[in-house]
Amino acid sequence: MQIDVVTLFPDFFQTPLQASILARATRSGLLSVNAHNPRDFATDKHQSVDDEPYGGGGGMVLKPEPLFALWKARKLEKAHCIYLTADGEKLDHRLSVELSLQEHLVLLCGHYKGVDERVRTRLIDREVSIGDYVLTGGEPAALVLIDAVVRLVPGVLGNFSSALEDSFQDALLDCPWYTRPAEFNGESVPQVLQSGDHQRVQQWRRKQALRKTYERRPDLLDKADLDDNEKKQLSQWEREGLE
Ligand code: 6GU
Repeated sequence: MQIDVVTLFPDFFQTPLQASILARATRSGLLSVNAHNPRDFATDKHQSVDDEPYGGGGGMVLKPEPLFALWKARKLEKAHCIYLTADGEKLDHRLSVELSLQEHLVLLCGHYKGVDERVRTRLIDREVSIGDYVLTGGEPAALVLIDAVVRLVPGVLGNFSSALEDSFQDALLDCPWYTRPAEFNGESVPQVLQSGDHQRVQQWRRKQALRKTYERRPDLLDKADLDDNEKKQLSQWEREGLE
């Protein structure tokens, strides 16, 4: 996957991308992240990148011309472009899975009051937020998105902790709590995990995920896609408490 980050602060991305799994993904050729500074494409003598918004409205926005020049020079036109902004669509596991299927992402980090309307219509495919709070800029949000999305790219995680199994459960429950195998928690390993029976292991993990979601985030169960057995299990827990 190729990710081009457009940011006034390219240094922000240096260290995090050189650590751990993202670094390994880059070394093995599964990931390529490059940061680009619109200021390098400013044409006036002050290299200005902010502007009065087209059509008024107060505040300053990212100037369109340097962005258009950057897109052309770095050939970003065909990529799926995400503008990171607090009022965007909320990033969750489902959206992370969807974005992990893209070959080429552009992450435009917002500052000031946003972007010019011409940038919005000509360059941006979707607007994404990482949660209901306000950051000073889109950079931390871009890092979070990169991490959540890249770990879902096949081959990025080792087979010890497979994204397929995590995302299988997360996607079905639409929930962020995936079940850590017991061996990670210092607990004794249940018989079922040693059985080698893949289907039984999956069922066991799914039940653990259901239980954890019920305990910690029952709100997520309202919209979860549960089968009859799982619904029965839930009403049993509701009647009798957790075993
Ligand atoms: Cl993407 N940007 C900013 N500035 N604040 C945020 C955010 C993004 N997501 C949550 N808060």
